[in-house]
Amino acid sequence: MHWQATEVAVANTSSTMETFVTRYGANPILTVDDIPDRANCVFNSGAVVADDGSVMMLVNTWTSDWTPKFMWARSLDGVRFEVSPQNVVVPPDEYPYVPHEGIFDTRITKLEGWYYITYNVASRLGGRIRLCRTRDFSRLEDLGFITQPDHRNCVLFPEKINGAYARLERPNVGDSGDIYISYSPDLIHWGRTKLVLERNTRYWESAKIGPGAPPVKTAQGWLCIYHGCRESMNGFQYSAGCMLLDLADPSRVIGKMRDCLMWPQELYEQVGQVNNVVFPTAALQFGDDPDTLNIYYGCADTCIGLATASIRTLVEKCLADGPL
Ligand code: M1P
Repeated sequence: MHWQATEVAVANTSSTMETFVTRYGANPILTVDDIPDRANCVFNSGAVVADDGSVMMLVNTWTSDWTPKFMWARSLDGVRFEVSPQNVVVPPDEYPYVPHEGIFDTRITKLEGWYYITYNVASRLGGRIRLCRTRDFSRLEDLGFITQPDHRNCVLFPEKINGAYARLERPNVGDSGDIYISYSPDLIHWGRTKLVLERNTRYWESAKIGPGAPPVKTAQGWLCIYHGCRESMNGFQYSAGCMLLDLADPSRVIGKMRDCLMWPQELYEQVGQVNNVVFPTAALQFGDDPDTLNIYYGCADTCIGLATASIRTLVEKCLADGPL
């Protein structure tokens, strides 16, 4: 572990957590009713702002017979999404992958003119991250697996850092995990892996943590919204956290909110296929105000919610709380 004391001035940090995000009043913004198929749920779906200014989401839905499907959804206002019926990704047809084990947890990063998509492919021998890319949200180019088993979450940085592509990832350790960073010359071969954030710095993230939204570049550092999980007598509870990584060396946490950013408070976050899950998957600068972040998140593994936050406020709070 490499937590260090810093000289960062500490502001008054006694505040209620809810002042950091505002949930969209008509949440959830996407439910099974929006899926042009018989679906059990739609959740944990990556999104990106496309060149034409719309929000494109790769919706992760499961049909009524528990077949996973990925469908593109488009929104002009960041709130109302139209879902295209076509399934655009199928699980690999090779042992040990079988469709019902699942593909899930899409994330999208715009990088060098491409939209890169990472997602998890589950199997009885452990999950792995697969990569594909598109320029036009029509043709997808499959780039194959980019991790060994057992990996769960993976987000790409939106630019090279010191000449290398970079990603945050969550190798699974049993049923838990921590956040690491790795680098690559070509997005396929990865190494120089280093621990970034360990679980259990706070009780709300004591069981496991994982990268959520792809990092957002700010003048002060990479702003990262991630998920943290604790185990209660009633099972796991998933919340969202926020940390700031050094721009030049993103393995270094320079600020981190002590409290979670969001936790399951609303009924649609507390009750569903898996109760008590807030699972962030995208944090987008969208709309007229460059300070506003649209945070898209899965709710109770059942539907998708939207919350907004001020980038400046989150950065200030991370720095005020310090790196631990
Ligand atoms: O069911 C809750 C979450 O469980 C998994 O997340 P993790 O590996 O961090 O526990 C994922 O399947 C995720 O999609 C799901 O929301």
